[in-house]
Amino acid sequence: MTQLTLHYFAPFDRSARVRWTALELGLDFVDNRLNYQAAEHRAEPFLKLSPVGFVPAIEWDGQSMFESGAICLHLCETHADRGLVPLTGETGRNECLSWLFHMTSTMDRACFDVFYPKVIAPNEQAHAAAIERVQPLLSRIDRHLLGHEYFACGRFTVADIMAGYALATLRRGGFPLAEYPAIAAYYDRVSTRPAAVASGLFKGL
Ligand SMILES: N[C@@H](CCC(=O)N[C@@H](CS)C(=O)NCC(=O)O)C(=O)O
Repeated sequence: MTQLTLHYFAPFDRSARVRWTALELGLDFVDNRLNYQAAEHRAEPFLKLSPVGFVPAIEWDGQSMFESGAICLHLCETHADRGLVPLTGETGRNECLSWLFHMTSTMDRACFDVFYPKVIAPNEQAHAAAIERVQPLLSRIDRHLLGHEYFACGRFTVADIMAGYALATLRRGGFPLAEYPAIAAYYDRVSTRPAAVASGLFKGL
């Protein structure tokens, strides 16, 4: 794989998952910032890479992918020696994929429901309601993390990048995490990794 191009809008949009993964893997990549206001993501050149018109998308060697979870999984599988995902048949793959998809589906929705009315379209009532919805999810995650340093496999994996992104989104949405001790300790553990810091995702949080 030669140099990747990562198309994004802002350091904290879902492209951050891909940037963090690429940094963990030591991949050669360049960022290409799209102009959201000019709707570059809905224009023809970009729709060839991401037919759904969302960032992130990556391209390399005449190939392309969209959907951040799929991209990260693909990058980790094609650089399996870095140990960020167990391959088919290897111990821990089931739990790793389960958490990866939980973080990019159920948790992603719940966290953006908190972030959006705080940052993008301020609405106190919607923000309070979203916080109430995310709390039971966080309680169960906190319980899981009480007995686990990382989400799966007893080590840092791609599932932790998805989880770290979800927690960063919650923090950015004005949710402090302090009432969940295992999550708060986990957050400190993953957000201070050199690749996490270099990704810019946690800047200002
Ligand atoms: N499930 C997708 C979500 C992608 C997504 O919603 N991207 C947002 C930025 S974080 C976007 O491109 N929004 C464009 C728009 O709303 O027009 C993924 O994880 O890649």
